[in-house]
Amino acid sequence: NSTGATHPLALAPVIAPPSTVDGFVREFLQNLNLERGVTLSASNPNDRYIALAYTVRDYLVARWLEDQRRQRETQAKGVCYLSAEYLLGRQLDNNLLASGLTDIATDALAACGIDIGELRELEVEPGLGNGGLGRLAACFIDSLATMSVPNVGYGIRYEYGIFRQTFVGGQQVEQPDAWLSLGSPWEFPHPEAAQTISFGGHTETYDDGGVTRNRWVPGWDVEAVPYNYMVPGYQNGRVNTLRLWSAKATNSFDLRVFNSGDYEEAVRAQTFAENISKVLYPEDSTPQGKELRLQQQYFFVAASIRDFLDHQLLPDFDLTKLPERVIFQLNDTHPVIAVPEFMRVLTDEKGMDWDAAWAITQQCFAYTCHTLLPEALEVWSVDLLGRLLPRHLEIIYRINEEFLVAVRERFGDDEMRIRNMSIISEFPERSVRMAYLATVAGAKVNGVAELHSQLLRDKVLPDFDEFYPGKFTNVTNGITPRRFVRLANPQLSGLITEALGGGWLTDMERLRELEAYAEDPDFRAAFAEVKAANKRRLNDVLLARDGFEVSDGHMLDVMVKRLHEYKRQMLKLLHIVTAYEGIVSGAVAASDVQPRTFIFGAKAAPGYAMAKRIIHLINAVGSVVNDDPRVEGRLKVLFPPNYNVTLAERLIPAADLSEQISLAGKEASGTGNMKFALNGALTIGTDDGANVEIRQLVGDDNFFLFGMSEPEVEGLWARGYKPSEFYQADDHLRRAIDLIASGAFSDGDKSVFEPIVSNLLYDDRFMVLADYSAYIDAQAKVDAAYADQDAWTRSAILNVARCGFFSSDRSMRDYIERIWHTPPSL
Ligand code: B1N
Repeated sequence: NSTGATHPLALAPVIAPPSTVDGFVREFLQNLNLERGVTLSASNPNDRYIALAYTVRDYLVARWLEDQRRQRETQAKGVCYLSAEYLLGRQLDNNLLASGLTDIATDALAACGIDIGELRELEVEPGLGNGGLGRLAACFIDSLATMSVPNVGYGIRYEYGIFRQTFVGGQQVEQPDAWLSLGSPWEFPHPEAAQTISFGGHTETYDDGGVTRNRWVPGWDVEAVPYNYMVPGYQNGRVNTLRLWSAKATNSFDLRVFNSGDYEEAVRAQTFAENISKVLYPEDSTPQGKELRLQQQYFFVAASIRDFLDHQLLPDFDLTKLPERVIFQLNDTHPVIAVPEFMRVLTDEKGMDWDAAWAITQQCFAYTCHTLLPEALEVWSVDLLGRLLPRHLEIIYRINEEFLVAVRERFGDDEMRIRNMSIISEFPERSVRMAYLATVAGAKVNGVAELHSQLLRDKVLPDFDEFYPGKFTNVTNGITPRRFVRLANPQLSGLITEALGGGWLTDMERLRELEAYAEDPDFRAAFAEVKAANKRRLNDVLLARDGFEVSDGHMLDVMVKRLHEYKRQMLKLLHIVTAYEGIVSGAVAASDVQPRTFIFGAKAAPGYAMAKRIIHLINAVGSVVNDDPRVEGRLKVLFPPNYNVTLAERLIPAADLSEQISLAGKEASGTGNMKFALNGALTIGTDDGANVEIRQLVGDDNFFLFGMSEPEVEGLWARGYKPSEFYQADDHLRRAIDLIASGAFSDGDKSVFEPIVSNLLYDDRFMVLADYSAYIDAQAKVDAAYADQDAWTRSAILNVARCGFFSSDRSMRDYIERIWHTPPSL
């Protein structure tokens, strides 16, 4: 008690918040008064939302402070998760669930005459990520908190998250996502704890008492201001931390310019610095080699490493013990510049000798790779790196030199192999291969699904696998069942709890016990009713949001994910056009067609022209199909704009069919596939990513597999793939493509979608045409299966029962066992 306090309340470590309806009402009203400066009767909905959020936050904060205190005391080994993206989704419901306050808060607000459901809709989700990679990070930190594993998630507090997508004339138009504009009640800013992060300048050697040492003389700097977020575990009293950095101009910047008397320049300088955390790069699975992006990456990892070393460790910590205290997990290559930064701090700043520092570094980092696409592997030109981070470039050169010496010792002077393994590539320009740097530095390297990890070892980094036996491993992705089952699908959760009792949400393998219920007609009926209710709920959401109606009795066939050619939204579209063409040409009787509503959700990177054209075509096909009386009541295409976490939580529980149709070997894992299966949708999918494992678990009878396998894809490439041959050979395919080419979906204007058509016919990198006929056949099987509703429901239940493996709790257990060695710290 260093303050000399004597009051008993002041002596308690933290003040316990109220956990009754009355207590909640009091605190809520107090927050309205004290934080918003309004009375209940004068408050507007945003005031109420914020006061509610504060009330939940106040409740969690006590546990949070206690957990931080304990962590400082025990110095238990923890995970520093370094990720440029966290796609969090809305916080209110999650934090209510975690704190066990949902019912109390609902009743307390009702007693104040407020419908909590209305306030929930006011929250703008923090969209600080693009897609699966960012959402995975959010699931992982949820699971770590739920498992009481010490963890800080480090990232960037983008002022603008992933753009808001609108459609104008069927084409994507991006709007800025001003998610902070109404205030963000979940964050705790700490401007007083800002770190100074440097850039540019030059390096020099200097004499340090007879020893020649290196140092960096930076050219400019910015402040990194931490914003803390609570990451509550699920009803376990644990609260971890997510720390996101925001860029601010430093005083030195202002002062220098002020002295020069140029006010306008001073403001410009400020803008320049603050640009660093201004906006999330909206590129998914295709990194942008832009200077600002490298600035973002270095900015957040340098701040995070310093935060850890200076504030999380006890002052006299013995740095040689770091591997027993921390593991930095690199979420893809985006944070890999942390490796030379860590080396620089240990050697230049802490005075450690190189070999000792390198030995520590190699135990303190691990790397997760999330892709196989060669164009997605990040490289930074030596020219840019040398300008922005000259000392780091020197360090990378030295790491590479020593690495290549070791490679020569092992494999001899095999120049081809040396060139292939060098961290520095020479073509098309001298640059640093960040994935190689991460692989050399990391204690472990993992892929994100069995197939992906295998291909990573065999195809992308085979020399490294040979050089470092035991370094490569797999951890199959997972999803948090709290958000994607319990919150997204309360009715299914209720049904499961009725059957199994409590406890399954943190022990998802227990879902296996549902297998027996699949044979129970009453349970099947109840399960089917939950699906129907979720469809009605989706109808309400889409009606309010977009004016769309979800027709009763339709199969909901859903494809939601980023728009990417490798994911093959075009294949889905060709199926729709084929079904449409079949009916309007009279080849198929409308009455013979299983009524289906196709739902798409997809954002395209703003600079990805082909992806944007495909979005345009989906909308164009949708408006023709939806307006054609010949297919009315049979086919419908809905494309709600701005697919995000919030919409996913409504869409996925309503889906019957999950579309996971990437070209085999291209989707590293997928995580949407897991969310659908756990909500009782059946998958139509290729043997790709985690689909492989889903199918193995649910069984072939409960999964619609189609298409080439990865070796078959390779075989076809090797033989020479000519998409036009498939076009010539298949009547249905030819008619579908011809219909698009004819201008039927573009008011007769053949030019609009010509680039798509010619791309398919003459290039088709992702072999849409080669898999078309298998896909159409599989869809016919889907139709037939759906006709037997009871059998379909049985399969859906088995999907839920057998997919407990895909809980992110299990992913975390795998990381802990294979990579991190960080036991829970209770
Ligand atoms: O990461 C997910 C996987 O489930 C997906 O299969 C995979 O496509 C996704 C650069 C990426 N890989 N690479 C990215 C994102 C943003 C960016 O700027 C690359 N995203 C994935 C989780 O493992």
